[in-house]
Amino acid sequence: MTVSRTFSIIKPDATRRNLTGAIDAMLEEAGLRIVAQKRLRLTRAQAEEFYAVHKARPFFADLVAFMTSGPVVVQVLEGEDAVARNRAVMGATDPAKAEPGTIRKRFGESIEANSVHGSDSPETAAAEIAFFFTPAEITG
Ligand code: FUP
Repeated sequence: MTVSRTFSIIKPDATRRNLTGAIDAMLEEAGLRIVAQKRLRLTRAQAEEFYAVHKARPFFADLVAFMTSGPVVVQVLEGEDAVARNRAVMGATDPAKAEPGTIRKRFGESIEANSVHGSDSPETAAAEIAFFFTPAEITG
């Protein structure tokens, strides 16, 4: 059994609807442990840097505006095969295409306001965790 970590964001559409507990319950039921967590409002600079890989995409400006439109909860999740496990419970990027029982199917409003972010690889997870947390802030 290999325990690993991934990075998660509960997005502004979900904090606005008071869904942080419901979403975290689904993550925990999926076998993930929240080993670091904080609620904050992303600055424009932070959102632009976090989503820099999407800079050239047509949706970039809207995505940055959305991600800075309200509070988010950033968190580190730990579990067996954490990246894949989190992606599975999140569901597809577009909530309309997400599988039943997933977070995005249940709560997502649109492809942009899709309630959660999750790292897409272990390498990305390490970089995204370091973007928001120091090692001392993470404890299993
Ligand atoms: P995901 O890894 O499932 O979050 O999806 P992507 O990395 O492809 O996209 C990152 C974020 O960009 C999505 F969560 C929402 C936003 N996005 C849009 O707003 N419009 C699109 O057409 C695609 C993505």
